[in-house]
Amino acid sequence: MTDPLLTLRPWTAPEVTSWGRLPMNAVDRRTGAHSLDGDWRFQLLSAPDAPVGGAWSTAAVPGVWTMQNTDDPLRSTVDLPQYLNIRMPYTEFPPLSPVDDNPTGVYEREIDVPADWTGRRIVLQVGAAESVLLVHVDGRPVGVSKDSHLAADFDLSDVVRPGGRHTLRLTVVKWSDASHIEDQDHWWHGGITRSVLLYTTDPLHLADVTVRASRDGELRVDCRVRDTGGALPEGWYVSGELDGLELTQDTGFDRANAEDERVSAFLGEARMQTRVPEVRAWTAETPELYGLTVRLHHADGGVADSSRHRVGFRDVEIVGRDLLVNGERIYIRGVNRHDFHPLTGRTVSYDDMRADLVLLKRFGFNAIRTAHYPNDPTLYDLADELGFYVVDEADIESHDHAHEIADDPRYLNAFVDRVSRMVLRDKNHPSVIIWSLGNESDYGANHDAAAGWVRRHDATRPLQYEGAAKRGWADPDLASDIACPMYAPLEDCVAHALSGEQTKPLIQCEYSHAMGNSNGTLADHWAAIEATPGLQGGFIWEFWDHGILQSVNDGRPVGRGGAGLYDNGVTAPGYRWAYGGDFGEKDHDGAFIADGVVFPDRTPKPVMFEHRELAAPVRLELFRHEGLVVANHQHFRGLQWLAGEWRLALADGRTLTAPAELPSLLPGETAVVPLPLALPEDGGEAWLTLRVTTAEDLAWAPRGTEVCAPQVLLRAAVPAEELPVPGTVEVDADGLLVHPLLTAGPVLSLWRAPTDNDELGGMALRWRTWGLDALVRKVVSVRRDGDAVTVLAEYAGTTGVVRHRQVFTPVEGGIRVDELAELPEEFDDVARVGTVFETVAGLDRLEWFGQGPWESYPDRSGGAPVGHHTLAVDELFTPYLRPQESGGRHGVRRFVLSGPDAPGLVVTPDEPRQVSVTRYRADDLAAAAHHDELVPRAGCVVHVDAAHRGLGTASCGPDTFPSYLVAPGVHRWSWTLRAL
Ligand code: IPT
Repeated sequence: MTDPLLTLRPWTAPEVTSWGRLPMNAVDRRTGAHSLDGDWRFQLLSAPDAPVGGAWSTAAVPGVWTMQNTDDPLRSTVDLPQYLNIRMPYTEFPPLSPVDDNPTGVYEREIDVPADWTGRRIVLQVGAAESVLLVHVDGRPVGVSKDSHLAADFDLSDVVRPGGRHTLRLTVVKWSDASHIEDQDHWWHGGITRSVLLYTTDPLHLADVTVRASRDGELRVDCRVRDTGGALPEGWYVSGELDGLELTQDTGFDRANAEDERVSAFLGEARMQTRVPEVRAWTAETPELYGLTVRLHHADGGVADSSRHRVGFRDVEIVGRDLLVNGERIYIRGVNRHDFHPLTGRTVSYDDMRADLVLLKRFGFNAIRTAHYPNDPTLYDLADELGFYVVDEADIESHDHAHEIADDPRYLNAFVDRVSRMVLRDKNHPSVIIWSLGNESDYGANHDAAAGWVRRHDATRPLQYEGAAKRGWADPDLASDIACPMYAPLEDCVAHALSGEQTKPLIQCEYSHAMGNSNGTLADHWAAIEATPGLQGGFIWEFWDHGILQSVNDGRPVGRGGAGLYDNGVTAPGYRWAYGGDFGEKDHDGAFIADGVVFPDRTPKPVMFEHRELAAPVRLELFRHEGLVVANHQHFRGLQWLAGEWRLALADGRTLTAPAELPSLLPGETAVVPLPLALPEDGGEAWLTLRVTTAEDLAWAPRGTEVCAPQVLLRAAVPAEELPVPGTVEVDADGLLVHPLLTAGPVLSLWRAPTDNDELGGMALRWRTWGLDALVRKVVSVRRDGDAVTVLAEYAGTTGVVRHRQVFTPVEGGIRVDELAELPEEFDDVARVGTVFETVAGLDRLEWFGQGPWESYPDRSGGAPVGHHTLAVDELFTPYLRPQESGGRHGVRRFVLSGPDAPGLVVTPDEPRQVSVTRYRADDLAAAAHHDELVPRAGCVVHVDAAHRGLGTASCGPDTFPSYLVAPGVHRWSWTLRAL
């Protein structure tokens, strides 16, 4: 007999979104279910209609075959991950996909149905499969599902026998009409990505439960009830209990369709409501949850079905151009999050999801956009529990064919299906405050249809869609209640907010692209957001660097066994973080997949510390030099959960501390407190920091976890000139300083290993065109003037010459170097102007007075307090996946480079300067594609910059601001070098 599922070829028909699939609902059936996870028989076919042969291998469920090294005997090659952003991996037009080369995984296993399930409704749930799922039991077709990031439930009651053993086959087709609307910017995989399970219910069951809980304590629970047998039995009723408070069915509930008797016989609707006195409202700061149990009873009182929900009482509304939670205008400190893991690709465990959110909490994030599909259901449970605002996004991105699909009626059903299923699943989560129709799919009638469904079904939350907002930030007729652009220039956002035309809250759905060494101007964004009514924040792109752990030896993904092969962003020898192209993909988008605020092993990148400070719940300002203004910068809670300590860092090397008593402040309040420490008469420049930590163990942080460290300058540095003393300076025939601790330089440096922003923003190309990466140095003159030596040199690029002067003067204990560089007008945007030199081997420790301890750059230095810092040289370097400029420290006043067996050196710049100390020349970094190709040098490469270009975010979005560019013309700087 031919198989109708194969004959109908549902993978070619966008009109078919499912067949035999049960409606989505918010009753979570995972707890107590019978898990089918584990090793399944597996075959990889070359196409969905290729014959299933005899030889089976095994594959883990859940798991994508692209990450499991499954060498299927029927395929000559394995199917590996492929990274493409916008372009589809094949040329077929929607709704078509490749006919002969369409990897199809056949997963099979036996299921033993317990004998005591007799008379029960038996349901199969496949947590997620991409992109088309076909279900067979004992060879009989059971169902079809598309929508790769939501569960599909199938009623098996009629096809399995309690006490029997059956063969369950899940066929997963990789490419389909649906792939064209799942064209998100991440790796393409194939397989089953979330758990598979069986659950049973009484034939009389809860078909859905909708919970509405508002901040005044009003609770409403709407139940939909069905019976698989057909008509509902007489006398059923529902009951509920909220943390000991009994709810009962509201018998006066007037169903909308009550006059239609036929409907009421098959669909039961019931409502319970109550009011919770003195309710503890839910917010991301105060994630208060109540436990609700809903029960469905037979007439005799016996429980037919029940369902558990965690309820958060909160309101979301838009008033004017403000998004309000519980009446407060909140800030959205968001990040875009994919379901990603470096070993599994897509499958994320409870522990992994929790670790993601805990980390985000610790770094001040309060919001997540589930880019670009509904994330694993557990993520929303955790967001409710830990406290996050979620923009829940439907699984629709048709990037490559956006315009054709947005109005294609063949896809209409898919749009409405995907958006409605997300809403049906997630509507009870207090964390979900906004629905999103998807990402980058143009804007068409299919979106309006989906928006119409949402507005009818759930009027309690705003709706957003960037594709609609793009047509007009203020237009009320478009399917977006939020003006949610991506990568909009800050000045455009501010101008809109000041224009008088703004009608909707402006919250960027993506901004501050975190690719490589990036996120310049984040502090400027937040200064503008906090100063401009109408701007409420945004979502950084993105959480992860999606580097897949790869064995360099065989080029395969390592898979689940790879834990322990990486740490702190670095992989063990023989392994690397793979990005686009590393699996031999012909078409790929390279390192654009490595654009997160954390490394693939979840190590935070330096921008996280910047973000933490920008999100500081406590702010500090100097008050007339007599006291300090302490401000509670939160929306909903006091400071009781925080403890503090004062630290006074003095330029002379001392750090004084004192315990801090945080004032009792309501949200938004400030208090003036006296200066906690007497400022010593001597000691030079002085910085006072309030180190704020958690005062108690929290769900996301043990007591003592640092939350922020606001800082004020108490006394500025007094510039002191290093006076010449008699002595000698030696320079060689090339005019280079001869010094026992230096092996090269000091020479002029105008270049840095291009960051991803420099490359994709076009700066790196300009620098190469100007020849800045290979300047030719020529000595013009070496002149002695007393003990001082003046070296004039020219550095020739291809299009211009830079004149450079160094004056070496003996000073007490060392040498002062006064430098001047004159850049021609055409070099109007260089990476840096400064000095580079290399040291002898054996120096492995850097102590400095300046900003730190983490990496900072001129336009990303807000989160690095001034103080005395010490790190190993190797720890200074940030291992961005594609090697690039890294390891800089901003505002360095003095540094000591030393080692256990070598004499050290001390460098004191004339004013706070950008400094980097690494084991790599800029050329070394620029020549490597992966971190594992870098060979550290024995000595250190030291840069002291008079000026250093900001980082910006030009890999996707605005470049840095003009104030962070390096201007042409004359630059002057000095520094002294001393042996320790
Ligand atoms: C935009 C996408 O929404 C996101 O998925 C990702 O691609 C990001 O930006 C860049 O990494 S796409 C861009 C072309 C605007």
